[in-house]
Amino acid sequence: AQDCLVSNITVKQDFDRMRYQGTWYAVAKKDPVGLFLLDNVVANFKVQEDGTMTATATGRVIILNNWEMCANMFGTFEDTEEPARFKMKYWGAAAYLQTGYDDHWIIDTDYDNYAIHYSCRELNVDGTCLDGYSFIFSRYRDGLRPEDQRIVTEKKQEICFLGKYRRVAHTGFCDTV
Ligand code: DAO
Repeated sequence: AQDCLVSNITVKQDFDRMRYQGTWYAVAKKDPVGLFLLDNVVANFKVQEDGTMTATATGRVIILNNWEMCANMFGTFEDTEEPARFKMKYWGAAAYLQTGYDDHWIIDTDYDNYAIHYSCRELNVDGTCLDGYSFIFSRYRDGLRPEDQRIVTEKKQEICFLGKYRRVAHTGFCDTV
């Protein structure tokens, strides 16, 4: 999709939600307008007995008057005709956290190391993305393996977000235990 049309963006073929389950560390993020999750973002995906994909996520946020906290978020995913394209309904454990209904596309993943997520919230009239966000996920908290970086860079370019990512730090701020 080098024309940057959202409708031309391709996603992971034959996406396997079972293999996608478990913990993913956000290692980079392209923010939407009015960003929410700042860093220490960890998502945990699960397939329920009825086949529905769900997720919990934590991350450092700053709410209201500069109050810093860890947000505990929940998401449920509605299926579409394509296995890697979902609609995500999300909400927070507390009422003052964000709620929403976003596209949630898995652009690519090898299930064991990296995943590239994409969501466009608002289109321009020409069909390119006006407001969107994207997470680069790793199975490892320290980041991507060097061998995965080439493919991730390629995909960032395909979704027209290359150069718009920032690193997502993992400092232990949201570690419970
Ligand atoms: O951080 O600015 C932002 C947008 C992200 C909103 C989505 C947070 C909720 C995610 C629930 C679990 C899915 C990974």
